[in-house]
Amino acid sequence: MSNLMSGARILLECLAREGVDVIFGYPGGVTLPLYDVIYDNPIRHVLVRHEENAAFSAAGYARATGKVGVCCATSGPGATNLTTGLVDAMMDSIPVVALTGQVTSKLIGSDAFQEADTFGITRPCTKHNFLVKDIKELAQIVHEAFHIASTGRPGPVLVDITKDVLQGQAHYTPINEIHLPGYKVVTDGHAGQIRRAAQMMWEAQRPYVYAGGGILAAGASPELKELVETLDAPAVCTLMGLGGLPGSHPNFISMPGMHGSYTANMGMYECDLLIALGVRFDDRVTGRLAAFAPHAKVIHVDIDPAEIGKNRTADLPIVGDVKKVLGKLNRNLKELEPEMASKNSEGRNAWWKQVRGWQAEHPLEPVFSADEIKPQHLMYEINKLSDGKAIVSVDVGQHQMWAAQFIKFDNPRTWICSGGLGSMGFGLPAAIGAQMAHPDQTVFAICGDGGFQMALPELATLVNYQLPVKVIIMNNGYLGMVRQWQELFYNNRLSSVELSAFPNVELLAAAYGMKGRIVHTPMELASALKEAVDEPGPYLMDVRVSQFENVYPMVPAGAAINEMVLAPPQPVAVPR
Ligand SMILES: Cc1ncc(C[n+]2csc(CCOP(=O)(O)OP(=O)(O)O)c2C)c(N)n1
Repeated sequence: MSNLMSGARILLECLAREGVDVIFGYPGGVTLPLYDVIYDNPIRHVLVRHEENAAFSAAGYARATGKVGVCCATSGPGATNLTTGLVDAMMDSIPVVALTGQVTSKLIGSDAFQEADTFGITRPCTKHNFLVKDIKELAQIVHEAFHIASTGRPGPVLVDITKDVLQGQAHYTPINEIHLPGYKVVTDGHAGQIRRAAQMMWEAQRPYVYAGGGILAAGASPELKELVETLDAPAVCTLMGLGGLPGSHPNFISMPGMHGSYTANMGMYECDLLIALGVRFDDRVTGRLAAFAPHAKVIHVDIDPAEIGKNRTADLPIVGDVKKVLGKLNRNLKELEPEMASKNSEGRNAWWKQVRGWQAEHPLEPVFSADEIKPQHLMYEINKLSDGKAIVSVDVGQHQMWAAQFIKFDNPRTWICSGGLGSMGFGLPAAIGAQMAHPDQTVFAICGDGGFQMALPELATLVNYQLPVKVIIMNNGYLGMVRQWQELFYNNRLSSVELSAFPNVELLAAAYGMKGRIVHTPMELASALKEAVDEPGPYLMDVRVSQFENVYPMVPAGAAINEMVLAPPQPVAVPR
């Protein structure tokens, strides 16, 4: 059965078939035919205030659900504004389909009004991209775009559609087949390698699980938990992997890396078997690569063969879907358990003793003060309110690291964070996407005073759609993370990092038509946050924290991760 439809209507039919329920976007001349059809289509369109934020919101939706997030922009400046969000999704392997309008086919290359080479510009920013100039190809391409975005290692796919395609008429036939001969995803994992991995795990004296964002992408949290429990191994989750293993699980150590805990980093350094699951050995985790996990054999499981051996050679590589691989691995571990488990129990007990010793020696504990709000205190209170369940979206900077250190995530997809690209201005629009996906869940957007100002117009979106996001600004009056580096590595020459002229948040909130409050003292912090959470609508809170607090532990750039600086240098008494 087929019937005659406009390209714009075919596009929306295709989106509905892919299960799309919301599009984050911003209209323009070339996409007018699409917006005309959106007008009375059941798919919701959320009008954000900047295209970059449309991409972040779509990614926030995808990160919170695992479904493909969809964003839309017009040709030229609309499309180029999307690019940061596309790179962000690419770096964090987030499934996003971006739809952009393009000038009419016959005008391409003529410097037409609002023409940009979106296809060329986004080629390195996307997992794949398409330019649709023939309406007959539209349905096939949209189906393939969703397939590519959501399978294998997920990522952003862009579909650039000319205005004549959107306006044209064609018979629409729903598409079910995929014709991508060059795109093959290996999901199963090699049975022999998996069996060998199980053996190596039982043979290890000091096994250590290093779990990343791939666990979340694959929905492999239950399998990860089973592995960690069967093996009774200590486990760390990377910044992207937080929530992959419940934050309250006794085997969960915390996050490793530049601002990871002492225990997490020492464990990496001392382990004899590193079980790397859906990770990419990011430089912020490994520190100086040559000194990373120097005593360990590495088992590396990843869906993307290009990741294996990229930064660290794997002694046992397994290419496959980490959920499937862990499922088989767990069965193998159980089979070998009666024969193998007791063999190295002494070594493993000693390993746990060492790990618990590190935890007792240098626990990751928040800092409190009676006089001023410590940033860690803010995260501690948010953690108490959240109880492992709220969705927390963050911006980039010191607050992001303190949030990662002190807020526990018991469920996957509740920690929404721009890990790879580190895009300031991400927190608020990503929270919008997450809140759209989970209207009944508490969603915090924790922002720096710098990052918040990059996304501030999205307060209008919150009010527009009455999204009850709790925007908490950790206001230290500085571009805090940059100030920290200038203080530590540039002789405290604080160059262009002080943020003066910050808006009065109570007036700002009122101007947008939402509630807002400034919090100055530690005494009022807990009740103010509770008030924000209890408020049925959106809430904007400016928390004035101590200005010169720095994030510790810290692995200085270029150092090995066991060379952490644990605390600020103590003032040295001047001899008289
Ligand atoms: C778009 C963008 N521009 C610049 C940076 C570099 N950068 C990283 S952290 C940071 C400071 C962030 O300051 P703020 O938002 O106030 O957060 P804080 O560190 O104080 O928590 C900057 C400028 C970035 N990550 N993203």
